Amino acid sequence: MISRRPLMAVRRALFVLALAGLASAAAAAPAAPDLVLRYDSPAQDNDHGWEREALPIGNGRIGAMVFGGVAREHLQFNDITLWSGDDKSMGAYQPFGDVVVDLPGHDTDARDYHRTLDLAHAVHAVTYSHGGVHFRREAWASHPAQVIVLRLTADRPGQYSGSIALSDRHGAHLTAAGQRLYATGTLAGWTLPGEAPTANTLDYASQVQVVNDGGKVAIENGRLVFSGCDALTIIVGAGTSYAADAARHFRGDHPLARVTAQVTAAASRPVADLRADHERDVASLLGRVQLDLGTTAAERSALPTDARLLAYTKAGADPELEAQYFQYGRYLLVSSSRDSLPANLQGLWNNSVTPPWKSDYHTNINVQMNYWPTEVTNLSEAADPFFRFVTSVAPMWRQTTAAEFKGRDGKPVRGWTVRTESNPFGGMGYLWNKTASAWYAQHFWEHYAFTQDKAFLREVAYPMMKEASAFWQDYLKVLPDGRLVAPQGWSPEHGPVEDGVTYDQEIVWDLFNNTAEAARILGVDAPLAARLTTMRDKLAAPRVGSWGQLLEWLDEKKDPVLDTPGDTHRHVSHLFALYPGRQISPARTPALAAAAKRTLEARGDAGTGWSMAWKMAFWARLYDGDHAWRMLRGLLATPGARAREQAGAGSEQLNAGGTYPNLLDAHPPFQIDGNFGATAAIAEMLLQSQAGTIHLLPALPSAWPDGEVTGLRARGGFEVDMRWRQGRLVTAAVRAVAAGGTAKVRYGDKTVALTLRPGERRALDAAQF
Ligand code: FUC
Repeated sequence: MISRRPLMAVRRALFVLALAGLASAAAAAPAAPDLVLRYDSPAQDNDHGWEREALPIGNGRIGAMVFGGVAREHLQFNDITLWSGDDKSMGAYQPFGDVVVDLPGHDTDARDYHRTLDLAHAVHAVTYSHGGVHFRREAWASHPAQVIVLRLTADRPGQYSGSIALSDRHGAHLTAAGQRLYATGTLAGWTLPGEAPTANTLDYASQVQVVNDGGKVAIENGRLVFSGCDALTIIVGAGTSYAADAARHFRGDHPLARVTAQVTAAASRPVADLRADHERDVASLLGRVQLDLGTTAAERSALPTDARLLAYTKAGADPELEAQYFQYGRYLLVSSSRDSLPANLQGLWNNSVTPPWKSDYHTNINVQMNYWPTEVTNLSEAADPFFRFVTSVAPMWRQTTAAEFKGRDGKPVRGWTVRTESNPFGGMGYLWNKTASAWYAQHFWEHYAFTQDKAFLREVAYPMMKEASAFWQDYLKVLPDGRLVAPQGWSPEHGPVEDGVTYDQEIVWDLFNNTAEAARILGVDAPLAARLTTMRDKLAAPRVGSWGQLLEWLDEKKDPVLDTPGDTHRHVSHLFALYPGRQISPARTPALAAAAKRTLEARGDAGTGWSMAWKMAFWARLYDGDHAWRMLRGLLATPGARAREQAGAGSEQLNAGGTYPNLLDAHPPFQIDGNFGATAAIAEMLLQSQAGTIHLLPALPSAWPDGEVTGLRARGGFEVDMRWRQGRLVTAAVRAVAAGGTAKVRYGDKTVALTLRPGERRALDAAQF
């Protein structure tokens, strides 16, 4: 059988040629946006440098922050499953250990220093010269090999003499043998300062092996000491006994044998092969979407990333940096969310035993925002860890929920939900966030909506959605006028706890709406689908308040701050229905969309990192590309500076997020959700598909007059390419990735219907609209 792939490649090549033809007619084609973060100095080797300057690598399970010091390379490494706490106490996500490579003397007379993170290849590199020798160091976290690789080379033989040390953050037993260092330990008995001992018995192991080209290696004082080597390959492995299985108390095999095998296998292979496997793997994911938002002036794009970010903070006008920031979100997602636990508040990077907010799975915006870019930016499989986490921990949440909540009939509710803080063992903290499970259900539904994977819908998504619906069927309260309200809820971190909070109402609406639709698609549970639809329509609906705002609570407050135009709280949770929900839209509910806009104007453009990213997506859904872009400028800016500039002098106290020199999101402190939220929101400015059409360029800002994107995904199982000039669509193409079917493609106010066979790709040009 002839594979479809070569044919598609030919079609794609023809499409590119066609585009090239168009380009010569219009303006010159923009240069490919550069996907390399560049710095002229190492990260400071301290907590400040870790957070703001060091650069992250990761294979979705293990990863490191790389500092890039000349005479001291430091990899602070992690495994996403290393958690303290248990099913009864939160604990916190833990740092694993550190690998330090000392190269004495290299910093004397070092020149031409460069440190880069190449996003397309997922490789960190350091280059410098010293004593007339040119040195190069590369680091990557390999998914195929399940190890981190650090490769050191030089253009003259025998130049490497120094040592390698492995340290552990939880008092592991350290040994050395052959050319390998070993750390093996357990978290049993280990607790956070001031925390009661827990039943956590997580075992863990890490190892470092050096493979030398030339020279020699010996063990001295627990270190690997090398001298006169031409080149070195350092392999780092790590793992824990975590297993995503409540029945086994989340414990699987001891990691020692696995880590040993992984390090041994990697150390026995030519490093070029390890590198080639890694590049192929990364390209197969990150290469699916190409984004070009226009060309940056050469003097600006020549700046190192930190200086470039400062220049952008002052003057904007750097579309290549914006495109790079978009791809960085995709890079971070692939690096922190693959076949293990989902990305936490810091992805998988953490250097503190007491990280901010425990670096946890935070349920009232944060973990959800981490997964906003997955489907639309064509990284659908990156959502698997989130689904596995939810499915595997649900048995614990079921018990806790049944013990806590009674339904209208006085019996324990069916289903489950969670508190605001959660760990991967079922332990939770802080207040209940009752609609969290319903919000999670949206992710399950969206995975189907984008992929059209019916087996996933039937076996994974629908059971989860049905169970979350059961909770709300039991738990909703009937008002005297017949409306249904979520009892005693909290608009996240804002205002009182009371019945019918808009955030809860909208999320339950979304859940019932999607679950009924899922049942219909699967041809099951017709009576349930009918009941959910009836209940959906009885839910107290979003309403407009006295100054045109969308009400955050059931009734307008008489309060000096809440519900006034002066309320600038960072959470705007009652706009859930606008994004990521679909209950409010300019087309179908214009009055509510206008109220959402009024609310957003009042809440203002400042905020923490994730808050600004969410507002960006809201503005995109309101088709206001310029305002969405203004939010991007606030977010992709040195923290505080941009917000102060916008708010005027004397506003130093603004709790404003932004972006650190390493392009990680500042809540502050570092919190990764803003990176992911911004990546999703950029996609939302270019393509939307929540309202039954594939809407091309719905919120294109004037800052991006010329651009091109390939590979974005739309609901219905479609992939979309677009090219635009002077703010207008020039050409587009839609491909039916899986099922095929009819795609209603909208541009401006016109819609064109295309019926596609599975795998078929159809080009469109602007004249068709
Ligand atoms: C929510 C937010 C905070 C922070 C925390 C991790 O509680 O309100 O701003 O992002 O999560």
